[in-house]
Amino acid sequence: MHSGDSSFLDVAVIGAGFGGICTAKRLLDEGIDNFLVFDRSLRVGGTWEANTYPGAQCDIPAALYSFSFAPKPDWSRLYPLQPELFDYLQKVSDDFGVTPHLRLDHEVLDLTWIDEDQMWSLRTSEGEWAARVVVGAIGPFSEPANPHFEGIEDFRGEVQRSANWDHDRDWSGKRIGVIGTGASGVQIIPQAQAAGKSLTVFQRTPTWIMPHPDRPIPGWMQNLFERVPATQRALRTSIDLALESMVPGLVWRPSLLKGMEAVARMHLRRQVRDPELREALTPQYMFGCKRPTFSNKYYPAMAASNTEVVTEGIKRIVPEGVETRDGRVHELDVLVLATGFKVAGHPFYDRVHDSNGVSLTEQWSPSPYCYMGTAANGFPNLFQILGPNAAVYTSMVVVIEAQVEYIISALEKMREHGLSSLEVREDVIDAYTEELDGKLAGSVWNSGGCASYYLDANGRNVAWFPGFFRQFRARTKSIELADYLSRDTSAQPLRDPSTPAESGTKESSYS
Ligand code: N01
Repeated sequence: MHSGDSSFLDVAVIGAGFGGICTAKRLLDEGIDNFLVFDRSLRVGGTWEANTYPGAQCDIPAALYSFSFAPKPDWSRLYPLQPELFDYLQKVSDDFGVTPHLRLDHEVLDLTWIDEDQMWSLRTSEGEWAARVVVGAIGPFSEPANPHFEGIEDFRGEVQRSANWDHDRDWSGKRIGVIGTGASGVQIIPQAQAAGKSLTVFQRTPTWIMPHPDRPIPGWMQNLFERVPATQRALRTSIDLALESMVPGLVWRPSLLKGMEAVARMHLRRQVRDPELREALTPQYMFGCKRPTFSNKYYPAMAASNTEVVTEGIKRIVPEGVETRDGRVHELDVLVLATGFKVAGHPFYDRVHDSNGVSLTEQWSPSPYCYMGTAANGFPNLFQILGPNAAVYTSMVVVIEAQVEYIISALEKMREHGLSSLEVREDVIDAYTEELDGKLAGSVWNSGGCASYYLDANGRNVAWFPGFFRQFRARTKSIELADYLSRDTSAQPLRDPSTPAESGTKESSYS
């Protein structure tokens, strides 16, 4: 452990993406400045630092995919590209005083709760710290799934991964193969088709694609947003309401999504003339079951003369390229893997231990669950951002802000009541999980006839909150102490543990 005061933190934040930066900003607002934000990367940005593949773009308009406390009137496009989002996060970090609290290139290797000291012990690649409270803002899409393809190590060409793009490599004029047609693949494929000599797309399951409403934001509108901020707020609210209007179909009555499906079918019909290709690109599951996406360039790229769409399954990778189950070898110079992320089985959860050495992964066996997507029983003073079942059908940034308010309210209550720890009660989390599972059973994600990363190996939907964002925000507005077990010490909860406590701790519940 580091010697001296600097090794003890009131709060350790893990992750310097939208979640970690928002937490840090709000801690500073509350006068809590004894905290650090650890990230394994060399720069802030999280998802928008790691995903730099050609064409990377957010599929939520920037007016809503940005912090409420940091509006940016001069977004260049309705749907920003990765570099603009990355710059935005760096600027927010600087403007709101977060940057001095960053510890970049610090990978958290182990987190263990020390019950007798009522604090977390953190081991990082650069040293050790202790913290009263930990906020895990690791991001659900921070660990590539990397499915194993037999023979990939013998491939003579270059392998590019969507989540870790190597910009030093040039793919122009090459024979490119892409595995994966989810949101990342849909954005990479048009770029690969335009740059490559040929493109082979290995599609396991097609995605529903909507016409893309993206456009540049003209100068006069940027000026208007600058001079009359209420106009940008009005745009933000209208996007928020448009997304909320999808919730009844997604959660309660999937038949309401038929209209969206019809729009997607029409988009496909307009852009792909060949009936055989059109058939191959038509999903056989309900709209919304897997994440639908937007693109005006994807279908033209799939229908281009230098593209072949291969639906035959992949048998193995051979030195020349990809061999499919029909015995064909598709010769390639570059193989792009856009094969998704470990969402349910994120390896970070193996590194988090309770005071008996039980990991969060073990605690969550067979399926992960979390109260308000934030708190797990058995792990006091650990609050997560975008944990299990925290996805609400809106911008993840507004969900993050709601969760951060919940965490801030927990810290306030700890301070107010002199608590050294809070741990969600098992009966509360069980009832919450049962409620969620019941509501999710009829959702399109569970019943729409697809396999997706929303469902874990046991078929539990570990991704979604079944309701409107407004419902989620109301429930996370403030922590209810009755939902938590607390440890009560006479000492201040957010303090240096080297200060001796005047009396022992006692466990209590506020119910
Ligand atoms: O990952 P995915 P992603 N053999 O899991 C295929 C966010 N995001 O990185 O569908 C062959 O969606 C897999 O096939 P199948 C967004 O939330 C947002 O694209 O499982 N294929 C699928 O086609 C998104 O949902 C943005 O049959 C294999 C693909 O790989 C999330 O990130 C942009 C395979 C994986 O798709 C993840 O998106 C990008 C195998 N062994 C990402 N294994 C925007 O905001 C997997 N596949 C625009």
